Amino acid sequence: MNPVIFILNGPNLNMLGVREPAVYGSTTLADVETRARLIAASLGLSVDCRQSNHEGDLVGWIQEARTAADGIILNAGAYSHTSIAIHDAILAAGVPVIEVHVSNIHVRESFRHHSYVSRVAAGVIVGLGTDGYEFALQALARRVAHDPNEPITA
Ligand code: CA2
Repeated sequence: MNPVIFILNGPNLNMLGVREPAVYGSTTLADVETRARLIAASLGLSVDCRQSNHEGDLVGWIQEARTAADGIILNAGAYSHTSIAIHDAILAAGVPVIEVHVSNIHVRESFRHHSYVSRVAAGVIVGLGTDGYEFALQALARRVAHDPNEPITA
């Protein structure tokens, strides 16, 4: 069976491509997920895509990944900047997490510059638009195929 990657998106990411195209582009979350399924298949991975506007859903899914997934791609949206609960869930999950942000959070408002997720992520991809999800899949494909302690490099 193919390794399973959870692709988890947090609050407001269901609005991708619908509003604020100048910041987030015109690709919808449905487009992102369709493309992720195609790319995952070509990399020998299976993906399970979920989105929620609720912090507890994200915490529960990260906990679930401990036994049901081999890695997580996580865009926790604004909870990245606020949620110690998500930070703690990632620590307990024991599977590599690649953090993705569509926009470059470091050139935006100062409250977006810090992420609790980054401290416990295996890697972070910011500012590359929705392509970031694809790059994260490539990184996880390499990671699950090799030594799990090997650093993820380009
Ligand atoms: O750049 C990212 O991927 C973010 O995680 C997106 C979050 C934001 O809170 C983070 O700071 C950075 C917001 C999700 C998208 O929100 C939208 C709101 C209205 C219209 C379109 C998207």
